[in-house]
Amino acid sequence: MRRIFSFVLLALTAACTDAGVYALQGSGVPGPDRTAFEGDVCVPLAAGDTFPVKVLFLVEGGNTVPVSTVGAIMTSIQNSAQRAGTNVKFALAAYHVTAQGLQGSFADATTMLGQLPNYPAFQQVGPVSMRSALKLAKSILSGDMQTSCRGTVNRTRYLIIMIQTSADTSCDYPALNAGLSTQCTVLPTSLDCSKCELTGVTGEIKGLEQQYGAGQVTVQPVYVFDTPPGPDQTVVEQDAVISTSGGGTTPRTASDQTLDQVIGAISFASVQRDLTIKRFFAFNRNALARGGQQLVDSDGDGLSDDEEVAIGTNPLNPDTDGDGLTDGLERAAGLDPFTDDVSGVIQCNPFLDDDADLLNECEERVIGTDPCVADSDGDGLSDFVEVMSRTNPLVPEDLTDTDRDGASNADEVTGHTDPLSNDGEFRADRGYVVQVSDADPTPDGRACYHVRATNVSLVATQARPDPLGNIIPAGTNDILLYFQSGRSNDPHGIGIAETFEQRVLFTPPGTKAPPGTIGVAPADWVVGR
Ligand SMILES: [Ca+2]
Ligand SMILES: [Ca+2]
Ligand SMILES: [Ca+2]
Ligand SMILES: [Ca+2]
Repeated sequence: MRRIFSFVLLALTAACTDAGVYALQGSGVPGPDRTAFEGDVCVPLAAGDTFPVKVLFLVEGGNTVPVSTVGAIMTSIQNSAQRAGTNVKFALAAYHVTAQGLQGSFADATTMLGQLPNYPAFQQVGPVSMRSALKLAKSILSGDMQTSCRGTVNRTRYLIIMIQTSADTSCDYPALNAGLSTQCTVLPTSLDCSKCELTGVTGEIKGLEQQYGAGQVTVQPVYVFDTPPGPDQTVVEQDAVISTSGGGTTPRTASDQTLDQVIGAISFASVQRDLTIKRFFAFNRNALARGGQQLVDSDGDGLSDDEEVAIGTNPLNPDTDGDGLTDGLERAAGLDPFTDDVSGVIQCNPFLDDDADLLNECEERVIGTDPCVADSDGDGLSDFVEVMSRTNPLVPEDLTDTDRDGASNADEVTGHTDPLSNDGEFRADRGYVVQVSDADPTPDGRACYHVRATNVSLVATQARPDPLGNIIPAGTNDILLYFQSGRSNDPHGIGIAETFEQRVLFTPPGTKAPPGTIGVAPADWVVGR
């Protein structure tokens, strides 16, 4: 009978109950060679550069647009872009018979506004096709999603603002609108056909959310018309279907005079979603659990000091051959820690760690993890922690129990025991104890938790030089607290990591600095990816 419950499951089922202890691991009594952490953590605020917003303005141009409206459109784009935060990027495309990217990829406001004067120069004569504009929008968005980090795309809100003055006539001109769907062209009227086409292409844009795992994609039509004669009902009906299939936006209308206000009222806020706890645990990178033993890893490379002496690598240098790959990772990947496996072999930057998971781009390339996502398999254990723990960073560990000792690999990693050996006795003594309970949400509505990690063992590491030649003193234990949050309905989706790093100096048998339980406040956590 399993007595140790999956932390993730418990966190989810307990979310609606009174504040209580969600999970317990091990039963070790805190000894003099152990430390503890206690405090609060909140899911991150969905704002700022970690949560980008990408706005594409699609503007009708050519002889259908009165000169005064062109001016109003330029003013409204300029004002809204200048008001936006630095996390908002912009693209700009004009359309009439065909569509053309003026700023065809997302860039900062200043760069996009530098292209805005080309809009009045976009002059075409002929039938207007909103369809062509939406097709271009789809290709601009999908291009961005394909070339951006997967983790970034997952947090990005894409917003297409389509400013129109006249109706879509794509179905009346099949020669100018290649690839009209036969499902649409068989419909009785050209308006029915157009609505069918606009529904189809807008649905494809919205479908990019699923296809590329984007945070949110919406299409917002804005119809500028003169009074009199008032709005053209054809456009009103076309905008209604674009809004419905484009993510449930409300179609907006404006005059030249009100356009600036209408565009200004469209929020450029980051994608809002309910984030909830996925996992919390502590990780001492200098203490390895191997086969029911606790081993000292002075340089924190995943190989114990003794093992490094035995195989000849340097126990005081995490990267003996200096190729950018740590000794432990090289051994795990079947490489030779005495041979440069990077220069002239793989193209990567050993100084780049985009996802801040402590594995550089070269290391991620070697083990096949995503350099843009800290937790590639979405199980709440970062790629780095999985490499150090010898689990597979590409397979969720909460479903796996490699050593068949009744504790899932995820429970073993968060308890800092060995997932690859049946080490129940060790777990009872040395297993980290993790407790999480609900705390009051922030004033802006984010979920917060009270977290404790106790029985975190300290080891007697050797002094060693850091890359700059400064001495890291003997007894240094670098301990990380990990808090992973994600969408509540997506247990293995891409999460967001928050980390808290604490160096504890341990002098056997029982002196530690800082002494006692180490406090951690919500502001102490660093939001990663
Ligand atoms: Ca080592
Ligand atoms: Ca190396
Ligand atoms: Ca990395
Ligand atoms: Ca993982």
